[in-house]
Amino acid sequence: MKKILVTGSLGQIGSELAMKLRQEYGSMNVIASDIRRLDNETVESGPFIELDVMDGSKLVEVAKKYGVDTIIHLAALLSASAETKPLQAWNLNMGSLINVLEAARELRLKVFVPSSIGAFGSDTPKQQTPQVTIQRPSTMYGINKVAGELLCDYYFHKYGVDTRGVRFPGLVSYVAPPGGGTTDYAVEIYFEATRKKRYTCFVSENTCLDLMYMPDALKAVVQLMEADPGKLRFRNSYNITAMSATPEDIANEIKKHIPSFEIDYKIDPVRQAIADSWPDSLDDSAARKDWGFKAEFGLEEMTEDMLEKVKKKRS
Ligand code: AKB
Repeated sequence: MKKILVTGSLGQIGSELAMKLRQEYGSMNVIASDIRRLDNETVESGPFIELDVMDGSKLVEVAKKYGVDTIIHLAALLSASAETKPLQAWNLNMGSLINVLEAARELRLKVFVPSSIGAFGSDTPKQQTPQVTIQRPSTMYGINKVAGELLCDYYFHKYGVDTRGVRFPGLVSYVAPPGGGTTDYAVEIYFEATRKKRYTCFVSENTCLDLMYMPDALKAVVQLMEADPGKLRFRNSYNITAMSATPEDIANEIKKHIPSFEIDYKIDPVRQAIADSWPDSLDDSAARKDWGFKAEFGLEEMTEDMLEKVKKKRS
């Protein structure tokens, strides 16, 4: 990767990934883009373009102008938002992806496309979900992710586009808030713990999902994009995980640092149903074998770091 265009660069992943890529590849070599402009570090620390990825010709124009060789495509509507606006989700999630893949085909670019634990459904084995398994999600977001994975495979086999992706678990970070996801509780809990010492969670105490701390997610993207293409057996997306935890597990870990922390539950039926249809734990052995993925942060390490960073951010 020498010149990288990041779409959705002001979102939860994008704002941190763009900064990491700028550190690794040089500020001028990472073109951050988003549909809106904000006054923040991502916009100010290097080139930034206001870009609506639904506009395919503008995307190609920008990629040509900057001599881009890689697109990291992060613009998307997440699971809970997609369930309330399914048509908008289909149009944005699929329309933007096909534009990115077409630009990659035309200009011979490398592409990173995130998939998610949302690409699985209730028929999928819940424990140690294999890399290759049943994928019949019941959500619009999941349908988009499965279709997206298949499209990446298609563009790789039919046109030789260098497509790469991971199935992200719920990501936990302190820099930019997630928006419209089912796993947003795993971020909110840390902010509320430091602010009010209590949190009302919208999924039940025993909802078990894969989670990952953002530094591991960022490292995974760079590692996968730098991996030897000959070693990549899967061009749709790789399972990756760092921990498998319930809200109760997170709360217990937080209590070790904030003993007076309390959690209670007020279930949101939409997000609970989505979470219930997702796996409890993924098997990421293919990612480990093919490109050396290994998460560093478990629940204990993540909680310690999150609480410290969130407190620092507030002071
Ligand atoms: C969401 O909850 O929608 C995302 C995801 C797991 O893909 N965080």
